[in-house]
Amino acid sequence: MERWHWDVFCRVIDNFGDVGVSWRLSSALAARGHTVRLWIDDASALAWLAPGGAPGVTVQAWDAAAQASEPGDVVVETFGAAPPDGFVARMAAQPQPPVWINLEYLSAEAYVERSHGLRSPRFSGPGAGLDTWFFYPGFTPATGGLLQHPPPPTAAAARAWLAQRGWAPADGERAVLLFGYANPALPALLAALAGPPTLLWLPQGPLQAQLASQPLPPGLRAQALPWLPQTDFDQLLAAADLALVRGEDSFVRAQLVGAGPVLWQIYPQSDGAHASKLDAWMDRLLAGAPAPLATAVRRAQRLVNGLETAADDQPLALPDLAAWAAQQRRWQAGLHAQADLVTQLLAFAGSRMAMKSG
Ligand code: TRH
Repeated sequence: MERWHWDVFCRVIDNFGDVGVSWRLSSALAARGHTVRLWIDDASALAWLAPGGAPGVTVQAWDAAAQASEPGDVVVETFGAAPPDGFVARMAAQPQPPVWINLEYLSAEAYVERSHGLRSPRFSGPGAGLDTWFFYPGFTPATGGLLQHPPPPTAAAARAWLAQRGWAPADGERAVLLFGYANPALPALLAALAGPPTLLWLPQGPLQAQLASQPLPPGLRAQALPWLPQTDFDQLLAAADLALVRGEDSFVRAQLVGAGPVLWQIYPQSDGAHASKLDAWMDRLLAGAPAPLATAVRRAQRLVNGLETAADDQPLALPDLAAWAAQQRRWQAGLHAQADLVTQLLAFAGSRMAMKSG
């Protein structure tokens, strides 16, 4: 089994997905025996996201990369965070330059399958003569797959973890995770949840503040949560009867780890590109679903994302949770059956090394 040295580059744009994905990738590679330097411009979130660190991963300040010693065997820039020029120059100066991979954003859209694995030669700058390779996460075997690390907690472990903290739902109470961005549709979502006894888990984030400023409809109670390590955040995902998640990493984890349906508050893009991203995911998730369920899920997802507005006489309504959960589990089984992203990344990097050594 090859043991490579990896350099993973992460720039924190906003929120926590950049660091969330970069950390998950780095710790997953290290768990397979590789050594990883994670170069990051703002490591502050790791204090709560990964307080214990991970064996084999060293976190380095981005600015130190320019003076770094030898580049590793594989360089991964996450979401287009290209390494500093000084580092790239040293890459180019290596007798055997490292494999240089650009780990792209996740999407269910068709372009991902066309773009995954493409070479992008550098003709100018310190990296002239080097190739970068596009590596796209995705939901199909024609993509790079999904990060499936660490192994998900069991439902029993999640219940025990919750009970230890006093965050478990009472008997007969539903548990709903609300991890999103500030959301004008929140009152409508709460109204759709009203009635049956329901515990709302509110991780740190804008919804916790938004919800604190409004009365809860009947049947609902809220539990505000502190910042949690990623591995603990998984416990919530594993135990939720319904999970509203956001961005990329919690969205992926909810689909891989959760037992219940997933509402996705997608990261809004000014050009509206997020709408087709959401629809593309739903097309895949709902393939083969009974038409009434598919219609209800699409409507709820688009209302939660502000892509549709509800008529007064047709407020946001949630699909039947049991039927929705069954569809989500069918989808999850297909994802678990696919080669995970790290397995594919290792094969991909290995084949590029073999190409170079001729
Ligand atoms: O924080 P996000 O909105 O990050 C976003 C997205 O990644 C988006 O695609 C990207 O363009 C933008 O950043 C720049 O959502 P996401 O992706 O779910 O990342 C949140 C991470 O934080 C995820 O790994 C879960 C983790 N988390 C914890 O581990 N503990 C916590 O208590 C909380 C609240 C989050």
